[in-house]
Amino acid sequence: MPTRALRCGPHVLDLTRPRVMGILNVTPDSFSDGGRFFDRERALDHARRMLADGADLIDVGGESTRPGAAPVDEADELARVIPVVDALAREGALVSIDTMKPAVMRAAVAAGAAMINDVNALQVPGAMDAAASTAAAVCLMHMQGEPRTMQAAPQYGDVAAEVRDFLVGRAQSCETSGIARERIVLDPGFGFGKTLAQNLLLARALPELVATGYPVLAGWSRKSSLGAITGRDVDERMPASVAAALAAVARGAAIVRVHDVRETVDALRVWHAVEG
Ligand code: 7PJ
Repeated sequence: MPTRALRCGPHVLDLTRPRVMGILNVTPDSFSDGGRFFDRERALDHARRMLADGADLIDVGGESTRPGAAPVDEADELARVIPVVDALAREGALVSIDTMKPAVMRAAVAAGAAMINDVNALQVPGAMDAAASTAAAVCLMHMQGEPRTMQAAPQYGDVAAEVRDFLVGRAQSCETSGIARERIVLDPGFGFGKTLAQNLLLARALPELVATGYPVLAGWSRKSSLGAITGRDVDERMPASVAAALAAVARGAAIVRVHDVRETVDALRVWHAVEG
């Protein structure tokens, strides 16, 4: 039986209906926002818009992890994200911090973040301890390789089984380190060291990940695999992204991480109305 609620610091996120995480890139080189929201006030305005449109969480990221992106210095990342996390948390938003760095995790939670979203599944030395020292939820994502090179030649035997086994192993390490099961979310990591065919196999096998009992987050929004299917550039992938989110929810995803909050929320409302 999948977990129906997620403990996120002082909050409890009810997962009896699908939740929407709005993406807030606070980077000058991010994958699809092109730095348009680098300016702090504009970032906050964008977050407020997503909340008004029905986002349940805002995922604040200061380091682009798109294929080929360069790493960001810790001080720069802190300077980008902490004021934004602080302002949104003060306004009552449920804030997630998208980072691989232990120092950023600690500072963001101190500033009010309720979830740590780590595309590296807390594998950087110190990251597990940093997360365990907080009461925040943790999202553990699977990635093969590292962002700079991961799309070169991803290889798997059975992609769904390997991703699931990796994530369950990381979740067990978390629990051993004192991160309660009720705080853990798993994410197959669409596009992180996966070909189009591998992404599709993972999507079809999502129920197997859901069957582990941990809530599952799916982040497929605007990714290149959707471009490969539709032939659309990144700015024209909204309908594809909404369809991908619905496909994930249909297979049991509890949270979808999206750029197009308003459209996704509408689609999920219709979905929910039909499904009952
Ligand atoms: C994901 C993420 C994802 C989680 C990014 C992009 C690239 N975090 N951060 N899952 N993707 N948990 O948004 O295209 O799929 S950055």
